Amino acid sequence: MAKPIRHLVLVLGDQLDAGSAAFDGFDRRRDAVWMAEVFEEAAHVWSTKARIAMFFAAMRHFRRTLRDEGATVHYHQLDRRDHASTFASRLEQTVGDTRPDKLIVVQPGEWRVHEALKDRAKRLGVELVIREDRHFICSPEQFDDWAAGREQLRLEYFYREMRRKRGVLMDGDHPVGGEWNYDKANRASFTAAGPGLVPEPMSFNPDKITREVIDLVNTAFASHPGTLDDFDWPVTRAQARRALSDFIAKRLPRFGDVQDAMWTDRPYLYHARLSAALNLHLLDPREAIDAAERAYRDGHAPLNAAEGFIRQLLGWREYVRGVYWRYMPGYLDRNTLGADRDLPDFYWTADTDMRCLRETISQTLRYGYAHHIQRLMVTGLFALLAGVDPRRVHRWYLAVYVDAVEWAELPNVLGMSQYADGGVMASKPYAATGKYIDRMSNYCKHCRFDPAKATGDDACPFTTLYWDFLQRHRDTLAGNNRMTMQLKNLGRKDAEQLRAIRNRADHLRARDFGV
Ligand code: FAD
Ligand code: DLZ
Ligand code: SF4
Repeated sequence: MAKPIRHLVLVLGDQLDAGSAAFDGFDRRRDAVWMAEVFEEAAHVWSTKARIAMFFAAMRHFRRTLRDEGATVHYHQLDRRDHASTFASRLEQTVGDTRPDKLIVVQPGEWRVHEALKDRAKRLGVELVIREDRHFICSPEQFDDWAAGREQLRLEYFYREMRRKRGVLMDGDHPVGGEWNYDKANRASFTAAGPGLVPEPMSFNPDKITREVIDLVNTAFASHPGTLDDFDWPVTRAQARRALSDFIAKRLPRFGDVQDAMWTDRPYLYHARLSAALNLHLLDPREAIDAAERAYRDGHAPLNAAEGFIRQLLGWREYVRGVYWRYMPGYLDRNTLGADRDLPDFYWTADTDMRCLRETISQTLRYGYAHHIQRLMVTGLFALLAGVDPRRVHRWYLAVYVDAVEWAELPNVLGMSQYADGGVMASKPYAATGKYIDRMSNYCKHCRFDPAKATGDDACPFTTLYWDFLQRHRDTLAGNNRMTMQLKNLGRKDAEQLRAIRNRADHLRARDFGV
């Protein structure tokens, strides 16, 4: 049996940062690292091949970095016949072999994992030290201090405080340019001519390590959704830094104007495509924020672009993590609107005539990516209007995206897109008709449905279900003054129109939205 070690440092798949608190005081002679590819993490939600490959490829590259630096790494590589391994089982194995005095880990990104590690350490009789995750700019405690006593946790106020405290885009005590938020300058769509030439994001050809992972995932997870033919994500810190520089140089300048726009066959447009690198901690959010501010101050990017990008990172990203830790574990079970339907099958196949959904879902299965408005106002909006059980919606989102980690995914899905938390995240449901999608994309031009119609064979299902949603939840939403206008418009419809909408919605439901 090997000599016992002092500390076993646990590095989870979304903690790939050699500068993290887990390595504080790391002594190569007495300590070792533990990493594990485990079946359960890929299968507890039916993860896409792209999501699994992203984590495994980045983990294996990080193992190489650590070994190059002289660290001992106990790495459990997934065997293709493995259908059962869990963090607990793998940890038990390594603890048995190495008999450490202590286990050290940075705060896991998911409540379930946090509990599983605590529980297993207790059973093994070894102390588990959980250290702060310094990747984030705002700790859960700082978020709680900000949230305490507030009736509503509005992003805008959190974001302003973060800007002030961190001195980001500030001129003394004032926001640069005089306004905190240039959201109104972030909503342009493309003309009928389309986006034209957009600089493509950097593509990283799979190297030998990644190709081995791709083979493994294609075999061990053959039945999982999606494909890996296009897998080209940054999987190392060096690649992530190149992807950031490339985004700042080539796409940030127009990021602001067309942040919300969508177009067929153009998944990335001006978006950064950095969320997976950030969430696996290959990239520090401060690096991205500083680079965007520098681009503005150097005159390379306009303010609405730099501010828009910084708002996503310093605002939304930190805010959703704060919400997650403040409200977990109960947050998972929230369902304010009492939605209870199954997720339609086409979420796993993209097999639907609704062009916006077909585009968004097929691109999701192919690349493990869709941008924010596709997630919020196409797949999210449809599930909201259709009345899908928010927990089922959550399990889909956690499974399909390469950047899906629960602290980021759950508040965005359950709170922002499904309004299941009753208004913690959003002041009203993000409910809209197909006309919104028509305004922001070219999807409707290629669709057999008409976004302006709520009834009839060619009625857009979004539009039908929008009016039906308002009817079904009229009483709950009546107390919300931000819904006044929408409910007033509902009130303008006569009984005959309302009945026809209900009938059409019933027809869609009876077919499980299979149009
Ligand atoms: P860009 O649009 O270029 O934005 C830049 C960066 O800002 C992103 O890389 C990301 O780190 C951050 N960011 C932007 N918006 C958000 C947000 N709302 N919350 C947190 N960070 C944000 N993001 C995830 O990282 N993981 C998820 O699992 C996830 N699930 C989502 C589910 C729904 C229903 C919605 C509406 C949004 C979700 N988001 C999630 C947020 C957002 O859609 C993605 O971060 C973004 O699309 C990633 O692409 P990008 O890197 O090109 O981002
Ligand atoms: C998402 C994911 C996947 C697919 N696989 C692994 C894995 O094999 N090993 C691992 O350490 N982490 C994985 N993850 C991430 C976890 O599900 C989870 O999000 C993090 O451990 C939380 O910190
Ligand atoms: Fe989507 Fe409706 Fe537009 Fe078709 S008409 S693309 S279903 S919004």
